[in-house]
Amino acid sequence: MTIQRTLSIIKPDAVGKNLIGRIYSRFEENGLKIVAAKMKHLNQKEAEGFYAVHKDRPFFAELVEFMTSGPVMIQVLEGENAVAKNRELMGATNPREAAAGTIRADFADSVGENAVHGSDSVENAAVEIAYFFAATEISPR
Ligand code: RTP
Ligand code: MG
Repeated sequence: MTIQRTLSIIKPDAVGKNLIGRIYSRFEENGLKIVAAKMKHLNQKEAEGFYAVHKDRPFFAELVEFMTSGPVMIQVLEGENAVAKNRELMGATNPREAAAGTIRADFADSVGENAVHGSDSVENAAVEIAYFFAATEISPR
């Protein structure tokens, strides 16, 4: 059994649609514990830095504009295989391709405005958690 931590962001579209509680329920009902959380309205520099791996992609400017368009809810999720488990609960990037019952299938509108972010590897999870949280802000195990 591997207990992992992963970074999750509820994006501005879902925060704006009052979906924080319903998305938190998905995490909690599926064995993921919220061990740190903060609401934040990202500025351009913070969004660009967070998504720096995508800086040469054609959708980068649109992505940064969207991620800075309103507050986001940022959390650290902990649980068994948390990285893959969260990606499974999120569903595919494009909500039209997301499996039924996933967060994106149920709550997202488009490939750009797709409700949630989740770290895609254990290595990236560690980097992304450190981007937003000091170690002292996360509940100890
Ligand atoms: P995320 O990083 O937000 O968890 O999403 P992901 O892994 O499923 O997808 P990724 O390829 O990392 O893309 C990051 C975010 O960029 C936006 N995007 N827009 N317009 C487009 O074609 C397009 N493609 C990607 C989405 O918000 C995506 O979640
Ligand atoms: Mg990604």
